[in-house]
Amino acid sequence: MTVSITLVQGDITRQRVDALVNAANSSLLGGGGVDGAIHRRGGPEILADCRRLRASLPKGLPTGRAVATVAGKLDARHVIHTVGPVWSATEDRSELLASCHREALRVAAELGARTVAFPAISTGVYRWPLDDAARVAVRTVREAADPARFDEVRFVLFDQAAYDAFAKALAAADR
Ligand code: AR6
Repeated sequence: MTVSITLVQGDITRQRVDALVNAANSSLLGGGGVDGAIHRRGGPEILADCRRLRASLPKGLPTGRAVATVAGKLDARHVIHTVGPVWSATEDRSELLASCHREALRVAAELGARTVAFPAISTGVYRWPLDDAARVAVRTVREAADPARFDEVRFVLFDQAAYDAFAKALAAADR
């Protein structure tokens, strides 16, 4: 048995789930893309919680790790912040991208979150090619998410190109 993986095209801040994952940066203090959208819609409570976490992470959150905060005004109980790797054409950083998914799921399971929404981590500002990011994300979630602990892992893809890349990766993984 593998976990139920669903795909939707849309805005991750509009999802109703137990936990949604933020493609953050090491500072945890906000940014553009998904990160900006989550803080805008979720309100200042999320940033306040991030600041509290930073007190015990003086150098910030390392790439590939994940931590949870409150979800403020979002329709979720938790935001799980993870830091994706910046794409490199000369160095294979896919283990770090896999680690983001694994660590976010580990934190979600600890919190008892049974429905989790992921964005396409690293595929925006961090420039990871969509097809490859989708392959790593889908494969890692299938391997790491215990179906007894999760009802649904949902990838929320902002545009058609991202949706198509994830649909292709999911179809390939199901074969
Ligand atoms: N809902 C779902 N997906 C979105 C949304 C949204 N509201 N907005 C953008 N995307 P990015 P990264 C897609 O740049 O590449 C931030 O400044 C977007 O089209 O958010 O991991 C952080 O603070 C793309 O496919 O994350 C970091 O500094 C995907 O989400 C840095 O960007 C990820 O794009 C992280 O870069």
